[in-house]
This record gives sequence, structure tokens and C-alpha cells, in this order.
Amino acid sequence: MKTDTPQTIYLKDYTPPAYLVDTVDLDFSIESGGTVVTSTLAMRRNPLVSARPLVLDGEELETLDVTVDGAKVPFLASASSLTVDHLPDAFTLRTVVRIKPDGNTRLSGMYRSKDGYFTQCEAQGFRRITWFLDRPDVMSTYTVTLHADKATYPILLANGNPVANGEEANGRHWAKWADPFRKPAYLFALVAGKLDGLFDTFTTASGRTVQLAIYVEPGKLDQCPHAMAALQKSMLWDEERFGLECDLDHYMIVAVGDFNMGAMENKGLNIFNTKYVLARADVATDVDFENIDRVVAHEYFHNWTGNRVTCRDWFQLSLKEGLTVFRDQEFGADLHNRQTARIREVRGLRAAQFPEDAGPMAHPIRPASFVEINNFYTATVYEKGAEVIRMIQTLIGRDAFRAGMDEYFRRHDGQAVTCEDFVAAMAAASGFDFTQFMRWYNQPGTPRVAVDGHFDEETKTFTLTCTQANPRASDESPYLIPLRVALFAADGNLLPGSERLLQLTATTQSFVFENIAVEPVPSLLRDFSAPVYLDFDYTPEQLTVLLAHESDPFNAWEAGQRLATQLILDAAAAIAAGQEPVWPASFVDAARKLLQTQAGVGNFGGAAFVAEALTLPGETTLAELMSVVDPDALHAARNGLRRHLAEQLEGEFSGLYAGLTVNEPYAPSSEQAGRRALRNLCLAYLLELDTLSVRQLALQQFKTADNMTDQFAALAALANVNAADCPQREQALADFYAKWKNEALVVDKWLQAQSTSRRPDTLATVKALTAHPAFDIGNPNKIYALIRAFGANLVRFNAADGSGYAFIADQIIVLHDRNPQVASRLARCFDRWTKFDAGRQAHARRALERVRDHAGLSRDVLEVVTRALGAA
Ligand code: B3K
Ligand code: ZN
Repeated sequence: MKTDTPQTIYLKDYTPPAYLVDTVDLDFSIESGGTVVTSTLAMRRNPLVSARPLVLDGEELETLDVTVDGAKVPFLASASSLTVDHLPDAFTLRTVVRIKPDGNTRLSGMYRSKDGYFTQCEAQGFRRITWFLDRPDVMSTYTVTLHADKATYPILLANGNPVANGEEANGRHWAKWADPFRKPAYLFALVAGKLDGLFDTFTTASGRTVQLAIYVEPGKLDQCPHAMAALQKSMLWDEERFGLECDLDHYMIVAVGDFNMGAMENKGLNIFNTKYVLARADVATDVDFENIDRVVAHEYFHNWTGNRVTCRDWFQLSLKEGLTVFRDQEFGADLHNRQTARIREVRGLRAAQFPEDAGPMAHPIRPASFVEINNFYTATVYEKGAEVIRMIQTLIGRDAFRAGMDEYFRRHDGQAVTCEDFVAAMAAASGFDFTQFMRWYNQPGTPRVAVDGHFDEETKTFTLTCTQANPRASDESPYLIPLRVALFAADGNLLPGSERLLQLTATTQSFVFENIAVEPVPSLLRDFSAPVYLDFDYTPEQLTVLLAHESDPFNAWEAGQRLATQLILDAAAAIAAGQEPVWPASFVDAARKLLQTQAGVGNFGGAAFVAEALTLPGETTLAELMSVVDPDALHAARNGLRRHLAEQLEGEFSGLYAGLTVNEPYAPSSEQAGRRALRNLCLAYLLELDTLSVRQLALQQFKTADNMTDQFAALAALANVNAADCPQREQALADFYAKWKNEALVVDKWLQAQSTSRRPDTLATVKALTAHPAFDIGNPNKIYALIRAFGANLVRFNAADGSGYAFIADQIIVLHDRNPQVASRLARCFDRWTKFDAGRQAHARRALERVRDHAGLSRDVLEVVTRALGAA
């Protein structure tokens, strides 16, 4: 195969479609030699566009027939388009194609997985099923008929409502579905397979009954109740918070083990990665349970934000994704623990989105161009996009935001629209001027806000001077940045009246607080009110005050993270210079206080908060703060601090470990999950001491745990033990695999515990595991667990000898054609290669060039690798 010269597509080139499709009728005949797809489209010329030929999209289609109004017509077919000219203003286009789902390894379009056939059409998979105008601004109503062998594929599903079914000759059967809602092709879905179903109902606020179903591989029904409950909770929450009712008669979720990403919001027929459906206490962790709540909600919420109102073009992706992530974050916060939810969101943003925004793939939440749209389902579009929506709510308030949502649906229900349309609805409902705010949609890069505090004893004023900059932006105009602040007295009291929402609108701007008697401690960017880096020259004493007294949980946590960050970065510099790091007693004292307040004495008490506060910032996040990353020194520094805390606080950790046992039966409640999180954090700290008794304690927990959270925490902690000789580690790994080798998702955990291990031999282990029966190169979850997770293992992936780079490059080459989307995600492991020393850069460059020069490289990987090499 020859590499096509990749074409860049620009937002500025958008033009409306030349033709519209009013109705789509699809007939799928699923046979062993392939699937024959007959498509009948009622089409007409778009009256707003001047006459031109019809150009349909297609990919890997074997065209058997093309007729217009029943007559054969001349057409021009290439590998990716079918052109028909001299068409009447309105006509019926019928095409017949054969596709080969069994050979579809890309998992885009229609493909086979263990239990049957599934589809994934977003962004451009529908063209791999039939010739079509595969763009989101072409919306149609669909009817779909499926024919297949009844014994092998007893379940036949498509979007909408079942309208008829029957038997056919040769043991075959058929089913017909009709979706009454107009939708773009990317929301099309079908499933044909042997599946078990869990059924329930939901009654909407207006009294309509919606039939709910979750379909999973046979034998897994006992892992579905949590997802069903999550769906029902989401439906209720969206009515209560946004007044949005489910419009469907049938809402189905189908879980499939082979899936490129998390889940897909196809109208009325969501298709999910099993990872976000299946859960039972003994196989899923607290985090898995919570993620399932969030992802089920996310896909359900898309039914309004994405499906009823969709995107005009793929540049507008954040219109639906940023907004829907914001909605699922809010749902998760209401359902679980709002304090720790916000902390985790920011932790995730800093670990993934900030590096992305500083690297070669940096893009605005609404990109201006792309080569392959699948490369833009990113942390920026999703998570930074959600932060942008959150800022809108922060600026106008919750009530106006709700009014803005109402206005958005009033104006645009049934339409394919742009980010401007969304913001215009918010502006109309609130009267707020968002002109300057739009910069958040159009610029890449994380802005930095440097704040300086000046106390004037004479005038009793405290002045905050804020200076913003974003070197990645195309020009120097300032952003509109909402900055939540408060002032604290040195004894930790909040100064009355000092809580303010500042609006930064100029490059440098000062804000004066009056009647301030003594120099206060400013708490800045409370609740992380904007996705920026906030610089303030805090003293450790000031941060200790905030950690102990801040009433905003995010900023209390943030104060602890700032303290730890400074210590680790100083220690890394010392280690790099051949010196011993020094750990001040004040940090240990602050940590001790936190451990003592876990019973609820401190502001946020809760074990969950303490667990977050005592989790040191991750290596990837810290690396962003270094000008040249020394991954070994950073790793040694961070673990040095962990060990120091373990030595100094051994008594506290042991005491808490014993005291935090959960005595009730397992439930994935935030209360229990918080206790487990802190208890397992204590275990992991204690294991830094690597004594025989702690190893045995970990092994004991591993063996006796009645839930996966505790069992896996013990396994992961043991897998991290550096000592060459650790029989407890070997036993836990062997027992875990023996016990769970038939539970695919648990095997993923086993792979990940090893690929993320800090052990020096991790690369050798990962390489060996690629040949283990547990691994399967055709399954994205396995690749993510073993290979991509290794690529995110900062110290091992960035080994000085380049072995980590060479390994990932090999894997990209193995995968690039088989599954370009997954291969391209692996290529993103190289995003930060220019932040390392010259020796590492030389190795990384060689690895990247080797991938780039591979003949026939897929467009997805080529875009990522070219941008990475262009960054040097
Ligand atoms: N909309 C899908 C993502 C599709 C990704 C295509 N490469 C899932 C979601 O965001 O809900
Ligand atoms: Zn989404």
C-alpha cells in the first residue's frame, strides 16, 4: 500500500452539503462471506448550494450496483468516493455494496468481535459500511433491516424502535428497526450477536415509560446491575438539573470487548467497551464503579448534547464533548464526592492535557485544521473543553447557565451547530459579553497567570497584580480568565468579605482589597476556576496555613501539592548534582496532621480527601515543570520523599491501616471507597520500607480481600517492589493470573500492574508479556493496558539507552495498518521527547524517524509522528 499524501482539512473551508438525505433505508444481509448492504436514500439538492455533482464517501466497499430512481446510471468510483452527475433535484439513490466485517481489524465501521457483529461510526466509520454523505450536518431518519442466521445471531438490534421481525429460509431471521429522530450517520449503529440482556424501565417526569436494556456476552448478566442503576440515576439527574427528559421508547446499551475507546452514544443504541459496563465487587475496583457511573451518564447525556443538537462539522467536536464531559463531571460530583471529584479532574487535566497543550499535538479546543479527525478526540477537546464550559458557568452563575442551556435547546433542537451558537445562547440568557472569552476556543496552549501580592500597611490595602501570558498563542491578546480568590489571616481565618471572583481581562491588572489589617495569605484560583498555571511566590509557611485552613477543598489540596512539588523538584536538582536531598520536618508535620484529621477533624475530614492530599504529584505532571527532564533524578526524588514519609510516619500509617478496615459488606459508596483509598495508600507507603512484615501484610491483604479494590491495591503495590528477590510479589502475580485468567478485564489489570511498575526490568517484563497468552494485539484494551501504559511509565519509557523508545516504535509499526487509531494513540507516547537531554532525544528521534519512514504508514500515525518530528 502506498501512503497517500495526507490532506489537511481546514475549518475555514467549511461549505454546506450540496445534497441532503431525507430518509435512509438500509438492508443488511449478514452472511459468512461478507455482508451485503443495500442502501436506499431519498435525496434532494440543497437549495442553498449551487448545482454540482453528488460526491459520496466510501472506504473499502465492493460496489455491486448503483441506480437512480430505479435506473442504472454512469458513476465514477474511486477508493474513497463515488461521483454521480446530472441528477434531478430530488431522486432515490440505491446502492448495493459488499463489506467484509470479519476482516475489519480497525474496529471502525462494521466489525466482528467474539459474540457477533458491532459498529463504530464516529467520526467517519459509516463510509466503511455504505456510500454516503458522511458528515454530521447531513441528518436523516433511518430504517434498518437485518438478516442473519438465527442460531448464531439471535439478537438483531439497530437504532430506534423494533417494528417487525420474522423467520426466513435456511434458519435465518430478520428484524426491522425504525428511528424516528433525524440523525447524522455517525450515530448509526447495529448489533447482531449472541448476547444476554438485562431489562428494566424508567418512567420520565412526564410519565412516559422508557424500556431499558443492557446486552452483554452470555454469562455476564451478574456484572450488569451497576450500569443499569447508573443509567437510571443519569436519567433522573438530567431531568432534575437540566430539565431534560429521555425522548426514546427504547434505550439500549451493548457491551463489546473489542472497542477502540470507552463508549459510543449511538441514538438509542449505545455501544460500550465492556470496561465501562461490567462490574461486580470481586472483579471491579471502586474507581471502575465510579468510571462506569460517569461513562454511562456521559453517553446518556449525549442524547441531548450531541444527538438532539449535533455538530455542524468535526471542528466543533468540543461543542458536544466538552459540554457532555462537564455534565458527567457534575453528575459524578453529585453522586459521589464533590470535593475529591474536582481534585481528580484537575489531577487528570495536569497529567494529560497540560502536556498535550505544551507538545507537538497542541490544538485549541476547537482545532483550525486536522489531517485525521480521530487524532482530535483528545484531552484538550474533552477535558479542557469541559473546563471552558465550567468557566462559562462560573462567570454567569448556575441559574443563568441553566437558562442558557434551555435557550440553546429552544434555538437549536434538531440542528447541527457550532460552538458560537452555544455561546450565543449563553450570552442571550445571561446578558454576558463573551467576545473576549472566545479566545479559549481558538488558541492552543495553557495560559500562565503570575500573581504578585502587595500589602500596604499605611493604606491597609492588599493589592493582587495579575499578569497573564500564553507563549503558545498566535498573538498576545489577553484571555478573559475567571480567578476565584480569598484572603486568609496568618492564623488561618478567612478574612470576611475577601471571597471574590476576579475577571482578568488585561495582560496586567491589579485588584485592591480594602481594610486589611495585617498581611494576608492569598488563596488563588480556588476550585481551579480556570485551566491555567498559577504562579505565586508562596512560602512553605503560607502553604501550610492554606493546607490546614482553606475552606475550598481544591485549594487545600493544591497547597499540599505545591509544597510537595517544590520539595521534589529541589530534590531532583540535588540528586542530579550528586547531592543528598533534604526533607524539611515541616512537610512531615503537615502530613502527620492530615493523617490525624482523617476521622473528620479537619475541614474536609473524610478519608477520601486525605488520600488525595497525601498522593504526591505524578512524575508526568512534575516533568512539565522542569526545563530539561531528568527522569531518573525525578523518579529518585519522588520516591525518596515517599520513603521519607514512610520512615517518619510509619506509626501513623500502620495505625490507620489497622483502623480503617471496612466492616460492612462491600459497596462502591464514596464513604467506603474513601476508607479503602486511604488504607491502601497507607499500605503502599509502608511498602516503601520493604520489610518482611509489610510484604507479608500486603500478601495477606491480597489473599483475603473480598473485593477487587483491595486485592488489586495489594497486587499493584507488590508489583512495584524493587528488590530483585521478592517471593511475595511473584506469588501474588502468579495467583492473580491463575484466578482471573478468564476475566478479560481483570487480566488487563494484571498486565497494567506490570507495565506501570517502577522496577528496572519492567521493559523486559512487558516484552515477555507481548508473547503471553494473556496478550492479544487485536484487542485495544490489552494494548492500552500493556503497551500504552508502559509508554506512560515516565522513568522506564524514557530509559537513557533508548530501549523504551525502540520498543514503542516497534509496536506502532506492528499496529499502524491493523488498527491506525490505536497505533496513533501509541505514537502520542512520544509527545514530550524534546524535553529530555540530547542523548535521549537522539534515541527518540531515531525511533520516530523509523516509524515515519515505514512504507505505507497510516494517515493517523503519520500526522502524529510528523508533528512530533516537526517540534524539534
Ligand atoms: N463520541 C465518542 C467518541 C468517538 C471517538 C471516535 N474516534 C464517545 C464519547 O465521547 O462519548
Ligand atoms: Zn462524548
